[in-house]
Amino acid sequence: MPKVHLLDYVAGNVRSLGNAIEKIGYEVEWVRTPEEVANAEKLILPGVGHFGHCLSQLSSAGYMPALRAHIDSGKPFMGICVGLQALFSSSAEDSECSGFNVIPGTLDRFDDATKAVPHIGWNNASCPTNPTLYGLRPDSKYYYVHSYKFPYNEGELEALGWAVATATYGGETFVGAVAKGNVLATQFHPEKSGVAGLRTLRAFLDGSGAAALATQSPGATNGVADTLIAHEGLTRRIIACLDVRTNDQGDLVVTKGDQYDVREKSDRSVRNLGKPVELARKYYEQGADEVTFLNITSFRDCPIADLPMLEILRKTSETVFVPLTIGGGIRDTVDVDGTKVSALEIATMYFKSGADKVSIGSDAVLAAEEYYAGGKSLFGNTAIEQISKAYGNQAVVVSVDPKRIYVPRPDVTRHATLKTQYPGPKGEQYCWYACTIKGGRETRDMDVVELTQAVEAMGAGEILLNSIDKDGTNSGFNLELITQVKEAVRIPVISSSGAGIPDHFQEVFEKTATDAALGAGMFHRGEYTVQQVKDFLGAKGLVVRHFEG
Ligand code: 1PR
Repeated sequence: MPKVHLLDYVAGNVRSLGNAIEKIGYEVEWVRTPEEVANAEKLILPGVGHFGHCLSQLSSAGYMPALRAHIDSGKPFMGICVGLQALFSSSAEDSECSGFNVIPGTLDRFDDATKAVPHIGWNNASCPTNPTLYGLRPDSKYYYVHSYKFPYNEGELEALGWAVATATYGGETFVGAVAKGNVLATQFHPEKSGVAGLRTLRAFLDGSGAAALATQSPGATNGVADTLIAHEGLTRRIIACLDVRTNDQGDLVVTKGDQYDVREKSDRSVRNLGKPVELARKYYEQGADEVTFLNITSFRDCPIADLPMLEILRKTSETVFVPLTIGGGIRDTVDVDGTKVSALEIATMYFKSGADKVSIGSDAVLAAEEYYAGGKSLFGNTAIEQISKAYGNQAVVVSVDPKRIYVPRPDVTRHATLKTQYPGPKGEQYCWYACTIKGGRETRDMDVVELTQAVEAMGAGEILLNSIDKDGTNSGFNLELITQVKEAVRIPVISSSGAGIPDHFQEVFEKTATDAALGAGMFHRGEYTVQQVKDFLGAKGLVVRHFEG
């Protein structure tokens, strides 16, 4: 098998990149010291998280001269995400740190006044002057997750000989990929961009991308670009969610509750809707933009290192090339032998097994309670802060399990109330949404606005907003709850609970500002496929990504 070298310099999920490379038929060799850079013919610099953190790690470990020498030597080099950002001179994310200055210019942050930041999801990488640059296609979509970007000014980088592919988010057009000579860099994650991303990786690895580029002069156009970019911009993200637990026979199954009750009404056995790895693959092939696994019971009679979810992630990430999120039990804990294990260590095991994001539920509520009790002070010791510091905000999702609490009038509670569209049993017109822990079993004196604002301050990158009242009802998403949370935070919100038909997805995207929508039961029961939902949304004029086989 031909080899490619990957730089292993900061914490991050590089397993999925390794899996994607192996899928294409290359063997990964890790570079773990600056001296080993010289052994590399083809070198990939992955990068997640914070520009300053990555660059300072590279610099303090002594990598900068070796990497610069590799780039200058003309050997193939690819930067991914922060690996692209590192090629620029600097970033507003950390003005103390310098990049490689291979491309002059400074990255800045997306404006969050009118849109959620980070930019998370599937967007274009269109190069008008070279539409097939490194296998890119103007009508394909690629997975991005970042808050900082290099703004695109037409002609600026092209004048320096770079071919540039762009994407646009909320009116801001930025660099999605750049290429020149031996260098390719993508702001998106090719390893998480399905078949479209694998095509770009392959074009880098087999040299065909660089060879094709060499035959084209920068600024020239082959004339097909303008006609092809039909569906520009961020797509409506559809996520398939798998609640996983052991059933009474001890098998790990995908289950699904009605308002969080996962036992059959008839015999109270755990509802079994299929096998986790198989279902994840099926939804990927139907076009799911992400797959989320929630470990809804902790099945903790085994050592943490043997947790069955780790194996599920390992297997899934071998064949599923879209982002994988894992939730459930991410908190400081004690192993079966009495060893203390931090939430960060548990998250690390999940990332190493193929997860791209972890989702924190109960622990986030408890951390938010402490945050308010301490006068909104941050001490850096919560799971959210520690994991987001090590892996970047985009890797930390907070899963919220709210329950409606009715009140006769807003002034009877200190909580953020709203006039509800679901009046209470005594005709109550108002309610607030209380946060729960332990899978809805315990309700806390904290509303969703308090929780989501606290976790945003701690560094969460995304909210997964469930609704216990709506879960499993097939009656549509909880629009009032979603609107309340969207108005409270700037980070993206994934709406969950209640989807029963494709129209519900259209409704949540059109009537709220949600950033993504998640479905579970309707997919597991086979009532609709992800593809049917996407076809429906596409027919209604919403931009969606379709699976490329
Ligand atoms: O508290 O950090 O250990 O995390 C536990 C995680 O498990 C939380 O994310 C919590 O939401 C989840 N969870 C716990 N118990 C249940 C349960 O169902 N008994 N599932 C549970 C949450 C909700 C969604 C569901 C949507 C869409 N399930 O996962 O997929 O409601 O369903 P639908 O489309 O069929 O309506 P921690």
